[in-house]
Amino acid sequence: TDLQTIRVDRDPEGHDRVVLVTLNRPKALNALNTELMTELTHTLGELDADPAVGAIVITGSPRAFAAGADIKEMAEQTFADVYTGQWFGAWDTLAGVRTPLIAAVAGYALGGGCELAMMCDILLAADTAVFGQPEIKIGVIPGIGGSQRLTRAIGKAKAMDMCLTGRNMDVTEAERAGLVARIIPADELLEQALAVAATIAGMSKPVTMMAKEAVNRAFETTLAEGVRFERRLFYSTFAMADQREGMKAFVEKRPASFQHR
Ligand code: CO8
Repeated sequence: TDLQTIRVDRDPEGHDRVVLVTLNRPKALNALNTELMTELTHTLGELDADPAVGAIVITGSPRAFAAGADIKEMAEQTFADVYTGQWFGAWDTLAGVRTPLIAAVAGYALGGGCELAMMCDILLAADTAVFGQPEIKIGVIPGIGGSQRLTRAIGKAKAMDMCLTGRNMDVTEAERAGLVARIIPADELLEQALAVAATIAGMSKPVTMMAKEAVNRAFETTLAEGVRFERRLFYSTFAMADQREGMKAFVEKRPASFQHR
């Protein structure tokens, strides 16, 4: 298919089972208009269904991961438009992706850009990254989960500060607060993000999916139920050849070679 607003590279730089998705509306700092949201969610849905894909990296440009939902597109919409049109409904597809997603963020990750990064499983950030939920400054509030995911990621104190004042956080504060997994020098961001993806893509695919599912469960349930859920998944890994191979390889002091299925 002919994509206008994103680029999709399979096996980038020779990394087997990895896909790199690059947001590509540079003139609008990758603002997330309907076309981009549709292309991105549709593409991720397809990649998620592909057993040859072990991990996906989502990145932007050095200047902006994404500067939010497209304000020019939203400006003239009415309540009835956004309500009946179910704006941002397409993002539910993204929340349902079971393949590990890595955000490689450089520059601005504001509004919907910050929300997109937070919907990924591992958030890697260049030392140039800036995060914020500035919606309040344009008379709205976060609309793609920002008030919920930011609060879970960094706690009420900083989430309220950011959502009510619209101020940005630099990458140091974001890492300290728990929003960012690793800070990486900007010129190494992509290389390191692809390496992280390749590491994950080398694991057993169903087991990486289970690990993701188990961690995400922590946000949806009680500790006792979450531990029970984890244990069921742990037992079920013993139903697959990859558990035999992984443990056998350890005993034989060699790298494991997983079947991925
Ligand atoms: N939407 C549309 N266009 C944008 C956006 C955006 N979010 N961000 C930047 N652009 C465009 C600019 O308009 C400009 O275009 P042009 O050259 O045609 O004027 C171009 O990108 C470059 O931007 P700047 O000239 O502003 O670049 P600066 O380096 O001066 O500033 C900033 C960069 C600080 C990132 C600045 O562009 C900015 O503040 N952008 C907006 C950030 C923002 O408020 N994001 C939140 C948007 S709202 C949202 O994401 C969720 C909304 C939920 C609402 C629910 C309603 C249904």
